[in-house]
This record gives sequence, structure tokens and C-alpha cells, in this order.
Amino acid sequence: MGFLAGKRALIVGVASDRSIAWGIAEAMAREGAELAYTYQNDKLKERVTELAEQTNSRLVLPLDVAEDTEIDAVFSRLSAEWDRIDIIAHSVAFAPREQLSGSYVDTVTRDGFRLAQDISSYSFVALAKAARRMLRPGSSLITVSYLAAVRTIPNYNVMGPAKASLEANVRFMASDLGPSGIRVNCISAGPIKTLAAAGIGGMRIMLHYMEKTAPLRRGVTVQEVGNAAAFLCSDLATGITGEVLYVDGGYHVIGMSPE
Ligand code: NAD
Ligand code: 0WE
Repeated sequence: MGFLAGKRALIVGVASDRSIAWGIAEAMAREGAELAYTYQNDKLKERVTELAEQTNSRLVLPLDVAEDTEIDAVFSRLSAEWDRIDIIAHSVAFAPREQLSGSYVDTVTRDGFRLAQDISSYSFVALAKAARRMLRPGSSLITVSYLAAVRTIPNYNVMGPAKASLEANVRFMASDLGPSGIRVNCISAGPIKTLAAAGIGGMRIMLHYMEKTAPLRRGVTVQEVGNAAAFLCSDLATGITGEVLYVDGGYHVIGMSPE
């Protein structure tokens, strides 16, 4: 029997079989969790429905996290099927593409900054807020961040402050929900070729740099991120909350490259 047997998990952020959210979903399903999924828009409906079937899930609901009405609709639909939610996995980020290259100061705009914060950070606490009545002692929330929350990375630009805000959100949510027995954690993942990373200038160079300099001398996989997420959301991790766990081959500890 898997270490998530009997747990019910909502997975937010599957766009393809390369998504980090899909790595999380597969690991959680393998460990015995029952899953529900959301998809951002109609373009993704069929693909997410097919992936959901691979984990024996028929609960596939539309959700644009910018819309409070859609967030509420997800949990009112879920409450008809489930009496509680044990796990919410949030794996969503967005900033206007034109702000993810070039000079930070020159390209950032008020609207871009607001949108990045809204979709990439606020949406996590918005889910917790709407799910609150379905969360129980033992429930666990997880999100996915990136090193640029705490270090500058060229071109990540406005997403850096958004990830910094997401990690602070994790700490405030953990403090607030901890007395109710609800844990909130974050995985800071190394760079992975997903749709969100497609077309990002310099992605190949970054992966190559990881392979040369990270302690493990390689990149990480969505399976590795998924396994860590499954652990953090399981009763194996009942003493852990408010944490940012790096799944990056150790890259974040390096102070100077070996050559
Ligand atoms: P992905 O493109 O597979 O997933 C991003 C998801 O965000 C998609 O499913 C998309 O539908 C969803 N999304 C965007 N705007 C949304 C909205 N308004 N409403 C609902 N959903 C919305 O890419 P990914 O790399 O799996 O990204 C998942 C998370 O992992 C993101 O938070 C990203 O910042 C983070 N992350 C990615 C990497 C990487 O290198 N790929 C590294 C560290 C962290
Ligand atoms: O968090 C991310 C990517 C998030 C992302 C990606 C896109 C592409 C499509 C947010 N918004 C958008 N908007 C779009 O229109 N990563 C950690 C992957 C990533 O993105 C980078 C990176 C890395 C790594 C951007 C610049 C530099 C490095």
C-alpha cells in the first residue's frame, strides 16, 4: 500500500505530460492518492482529461485561477464528490512573455507585475481560502517555486518578485493554518524543459550550466519533483511546514563554479 493511500488530492497546473504538475500527479497516484484535476482553458481540456484517465481520475474541472467565481465553482463541485480535501498541489505561474527577456527595469510594467503576482502567487492562497472548509487536520498544500525567488537569474525578471512573494505566501499560510493541523510547503525546482520553459531564450544554456556545475552534475526531472511533493504531502512529513525544499541537484548551495 502506498504512503498516500486514502488521501484525496487536487492537482492544479497540468498542461502536458511534461508538466511538473503531471510529475506530482503520477507520484501521488502511484502512492495511492485519489486525484482530481483542473485545466486552464478549453484548449487543454482534452489533454488533461486523457492524462487524468491514466491515473483513474474522472474529476476534471475548468479553472482559470484569475477568476474567483471559477475557484469557488471548483470547490463546490468537489464538495459534492468529496467530504474533504487532503492535498492541493499548485503548479501555476504566468507573466507576460515580453517581460521575460531583456532588461528588468526597462521591460517591467505595472500591469505585468500585477499579473505575475496575481497568477503566480495570490492564486495559491486563493485556493486555500476557497478550500478552507474542506481542509482537515492532516491536510497539506504544496506549490512550486524557483531559485530566482532568492537570487537573480537573467531574464526571469518580473517572475523573480512573484516567486519571492509565493515563498512568503507559503510561510504566512503555514503560520496561519498550522494551528488547524494544515501544512503548507514549497518545492524549489531546478530548470526543466516544460511548456512554461519552451521558447525561453537561453534555456538550453541554463540546463548545460546545471549539468556542469550542480553538485549532482545533471538536471532534475518532473518525476523527482513529484516524488518530493508526494513525500511533503504525506504523513511521512507531518513535522514539516513553511519549508522550501530544493529539488535542483544541489545547485543552490554552489558559491563558485568548479572551473
Ligand atoms: P507548465 O506549462 O507545464 O505548467 C504551467 C501551468 O500553469 C499550466 O498548466 C498552465 O495552464 C497553468 N496556468 C498559467 N496561467 C494560469 C491561469 N490563469 N489559470 C490556471 N492555470 C494557469 O510548466 P511547468 O514548468 O510545469 O510549471 C509549473 C510550475 O513550476 C510553475 O509555477 C513554474 O514557475 C514552476 N517551475 C518551473 C520550472 C521549470 O524550469 N520548468 C522550474 C522551477 C519552477
Ligand atoms: O517559472 C518558470 C516559467 C514561468 C513562466 C513561463 C512563461 C512562458 C510563457 C511564466 N510566464 C510565462 N509566460 C509566457 O507567456 N520557470 C522556472 C522556467 C523558466 O522561465 C525562465 C527561466 C526559467 C528557468 C525565464 C527566463 C529565464 C529562466
